[in-house]
Amino acid sequence: MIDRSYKELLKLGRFPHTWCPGCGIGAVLKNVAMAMKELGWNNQNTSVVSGIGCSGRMAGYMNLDAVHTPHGRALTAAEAIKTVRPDLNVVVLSGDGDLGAIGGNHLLHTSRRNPDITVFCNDNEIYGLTGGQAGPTTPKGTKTVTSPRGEHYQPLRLNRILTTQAPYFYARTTVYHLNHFKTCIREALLWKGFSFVDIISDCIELNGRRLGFKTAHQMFKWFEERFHIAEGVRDHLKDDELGIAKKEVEAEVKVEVEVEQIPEVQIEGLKLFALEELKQFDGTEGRPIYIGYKGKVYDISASPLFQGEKRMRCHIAGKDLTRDIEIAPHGEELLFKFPVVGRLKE
Ligand SMILES: Cc1ncc(C[n+]2csc(CCOP(=O)(O)OP(=O)(O)O)c2C)c(N)n1
Ligand code: SF4
Repeated sequence: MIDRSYKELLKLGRFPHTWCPGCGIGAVLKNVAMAMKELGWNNQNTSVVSGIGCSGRMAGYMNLDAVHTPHGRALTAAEAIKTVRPDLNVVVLSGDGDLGAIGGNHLLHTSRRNPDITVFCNDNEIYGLTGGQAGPTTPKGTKTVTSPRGEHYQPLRLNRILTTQAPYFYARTTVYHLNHFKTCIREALLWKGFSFVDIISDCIELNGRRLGFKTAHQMFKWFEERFHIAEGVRDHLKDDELGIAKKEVEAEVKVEVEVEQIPEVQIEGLKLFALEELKQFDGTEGRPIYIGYKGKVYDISASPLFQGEKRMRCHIAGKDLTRDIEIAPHGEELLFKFPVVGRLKE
């Protein structure tokens, strides 16, 4: 008998939902709810977040604490929830346009910070809600409202972006490859860290029909032609592969930084300079350039910065620069290369 208890996680009172018949979003919502139910995720321990779009309505149909964020901001809200309530399971349900276009910057940086949240992206390769415009994942050549002669640009390959730097979990599946789809959902929910499931889905009304498909099922068959399941554990997926690419944290490469030793200089017995006296060593008329630093007087005449014409205009010559050098990055390290020629009077 089919276990229908997942329906407890849906707001059935709000049904019928707004999605078109045959739209893949329903399959995403149902299978995510089923996996959550199996794992014991409920309204005591789980929050869901969506952005804007047809896909962005998913969180609102879940019987869980749900946040409907401004367009592109689902990940920022999800990360904030996880930060203040690390005990909660946090799941994002949204679309490829919301996550990859206006929310693309957040996708880059949230994945980089690796919070323990799971993202389900209903990737119908189009902007559905607004009428079928080309989005960032629309394949090159696709005819859409905004590209009647065929989309001109290469699509954004989310797999390539999200698997460049470990740790990562990126799965690609489709709403048609049901068993594979369920495995990806479950593994992503169980992954500790940022996980992203790219679910190739259909927008039959505003994309499929323009492409010549009469039914959603015809579109599903097209997914079967375009993609095949890659077996085994993978680091990366090719653009036509369905599977899970995952990698734990890489061992950190330790970079040995050689620290230059600062030589100990004995200053007892060196000439004592009063500030007035120091002023005379300003580089003009063949005189050397001296500066004071923490009680010592350095001869910086050999500095390439103050040769030729510049020597005459050396604005730091003959001064006690202790305060300036303390706030300047690297100032101290540069100074130790020059000879100490005296002591500064207190
Ligand atoms: C700031 C802002 N810009 C643009 C829009 C218009 N808009 C609403 S949904 C959407 C695209 C959503 O695409 P996707 O995430 O792929 O969702 P789908 O409708 O295809 O499921 C756009 C551009 C908006 N609501 N807010
Ligand atoms: S417009 Fe497209 S994406 Fe939106 S509900 Fe209809 S079929 Fe689904």
